[in-house]
Amino acid sequence: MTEINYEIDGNIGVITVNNPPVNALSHAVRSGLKEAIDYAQNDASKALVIICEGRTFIAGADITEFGKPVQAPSLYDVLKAIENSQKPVIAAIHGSALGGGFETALACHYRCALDTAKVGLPEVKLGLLPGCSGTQRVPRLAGIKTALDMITIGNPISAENAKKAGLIDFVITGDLKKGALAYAEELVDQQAIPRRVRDMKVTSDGIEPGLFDSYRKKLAKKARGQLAPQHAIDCIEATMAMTFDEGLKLELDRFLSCLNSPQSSAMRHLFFAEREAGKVRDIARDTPIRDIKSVGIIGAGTMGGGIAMNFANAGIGVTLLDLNGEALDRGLQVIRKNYQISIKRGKLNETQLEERMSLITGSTNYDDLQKVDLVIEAVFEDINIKKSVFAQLDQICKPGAILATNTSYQDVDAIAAVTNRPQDVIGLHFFSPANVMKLLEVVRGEKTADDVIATAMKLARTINKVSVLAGVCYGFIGNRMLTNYIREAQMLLLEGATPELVDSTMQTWGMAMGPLAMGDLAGLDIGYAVRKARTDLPDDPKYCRISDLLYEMGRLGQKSGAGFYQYDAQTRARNSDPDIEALIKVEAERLGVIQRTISEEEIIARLIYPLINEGARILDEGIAQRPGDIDVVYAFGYGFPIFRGGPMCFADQVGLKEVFDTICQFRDRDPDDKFNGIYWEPASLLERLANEGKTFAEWSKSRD
Ligand code: 3H9
Repeated sequence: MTEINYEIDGNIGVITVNNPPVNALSHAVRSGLKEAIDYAQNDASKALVIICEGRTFIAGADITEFGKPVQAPSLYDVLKAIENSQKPVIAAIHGSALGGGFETALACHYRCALDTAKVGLPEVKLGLLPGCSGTQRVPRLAGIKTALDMITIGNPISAENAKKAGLIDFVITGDLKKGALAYAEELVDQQAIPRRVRDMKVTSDGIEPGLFDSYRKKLAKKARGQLAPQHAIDCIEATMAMTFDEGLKLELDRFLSCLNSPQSSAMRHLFFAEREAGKVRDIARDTPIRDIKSVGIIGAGTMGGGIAMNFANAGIGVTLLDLNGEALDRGLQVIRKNYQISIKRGKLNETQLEERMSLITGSTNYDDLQKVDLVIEAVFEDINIKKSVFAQLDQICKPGAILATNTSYQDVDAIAAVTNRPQDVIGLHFFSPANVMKLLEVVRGEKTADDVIATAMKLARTINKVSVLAGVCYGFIGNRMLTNYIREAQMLLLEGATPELVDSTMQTWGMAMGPLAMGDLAGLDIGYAVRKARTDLPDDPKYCRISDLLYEMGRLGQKSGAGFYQYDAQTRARNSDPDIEALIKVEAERLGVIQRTISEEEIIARLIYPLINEGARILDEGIAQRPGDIDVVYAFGYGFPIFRGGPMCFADQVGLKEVFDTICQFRDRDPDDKFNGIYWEPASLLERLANEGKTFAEWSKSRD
């Protein structure tokens, strides 16, 4: 079997897994492992080592097999064979031992790992919990508290920390195979016996009363709406009262219930969508890319500073340019302050701070951008200012430099057209705060060269962003979809919902923030300016009327202490404002809108279905490559709940016919309101797929 190789080296039987790219536990790997373990019971070996080829130890179950019937042997059968081996079995870990991969290591009798390796149980990130003994073995080896932290959050830990926790026995520096063989020979010399984790006792030492409930409460907030972390806590708690086999049964039961849930299906969809989004359909994967060793950023405001930090964090030198020397100094100070916050949170040390700051050089002179490989413009959102910046860059920058705009809305082609090198111009739309948000919309202009796009997609990975390709249109993918979402939120107010009801309904549904609280956070002046600059919208007197009123009253949101809500000056705590509720009533009356009681179900449909509808148009026009790309934009850039998989995945789960019919009902509910008909016109792709009984995912697959 090619996935598994078995050979004897001295006293040691070496089982090597070779299943690129991440040695996932496919059927072939499971069968090969079991065969090798069974075979080795009767040969001359005295101990067995399980080691992997390639970039990592086994990174988990093969996620692509989930949802299909399990082919024997199951992972449970394989781990049982390993644990029952009469000869000691040693896992030799490099890269990442994750999920079922780490569970395989835990079923071994001893574990060694390279000092650079990581181990973890990230199943909750896929809406799952460890399904093959992870919740039962980690508490036995490392205690309840470590198990709760590792399993309910899902972040991997370093080999060193795993050793401290008792999950790894021996850390190796240098050559893993050499080190693992030497360790195994040593165990043979010591006549070490198979040490089975299932036989270990879970200690209740140091477990304060209420620990499990405090995790339940914490996770109900931190992983709001997610079922898997709560199931994981139950399974870990069960180790204190149940036998190993009883615990395994409970774990499998909960694992299967998660696996078959829409939540896990949505989160697995996002896992693959995130990886697929980085691939550009019509550009060859081996397209040569341009070398980016230095970057210029224009504008030292919040956005420019945040963007600069991304590059400094990745070890790439930045020239941060602002023509206003004071603004530049302020910008550099804000960057330093942000790094200091990271130090306070234990994520950075002083040396790293100084290293990163030394990579950022301030400048007030465009000539300092002559030699940079990439320039990102992050100036005020005004097409004329942007055009003049690009005209200057065209004069100054070296041939082959990539010229990028961080615009959120403007026409990248019009900006490119002021240069003599539109092939080198691209949009790189970062999201605020740019040093935190994972999303990067890469905007392809009509003339952008393929290698410029390929370079941008690769660069996104280097600076730890998730990239999604978008075509040129107003607002690209994310902000374009937001137009009708925001409109509906304000229509709901006129029709009788309070800001509190709209926001709390959406937050309970899973959004990181409700739309009105989001407006207050972003600043109501920003939205106002954007709306005033738009000439393409119908002249609807109801459109964002409440926002406009608030702006005109000087209520700009959090920054002025009041917007849709009132904010406490010290704590920034949000409070409902009865004056605003009264104001909305008066305005509704003036506009002839009859107020009524609005259900939560209606609020959700009124807000999420416009996203789906516009998403369908974006797909049809080729602005986004795939429905999954839109989902990635919303999950990583707009606080859409990951357990709902993004708007297009959610639509598939609801059923496109249902979405289409509801949109038609909203369109037709007030024949006198012509704007209703315009905003709720169903997208033709949605209508087509609804009639054909298809999903967006099926439509996308048929185009591969
Ligand atoms: C589990 O184990 C359940 C068990 O408890 C119980 C079972 C009964 N399967 O991320 P990359 C693909 S649940 C299939 O770009 P990196 C990925 O799609 C699992 N495919 O690489 C991509 O494909 P492509 C628990 C997988 O170096 C390629 O590999 N484990 C899997 O940046 C490269 O991936 C996890 O959740 C998989 N398990 O990062 C770990 N994993 O090239 C999930 C990856 O076609 N994996 N692929 O786009 C990871 O976190 C990262 O992939 C890893 C490598 C850190 C390993």
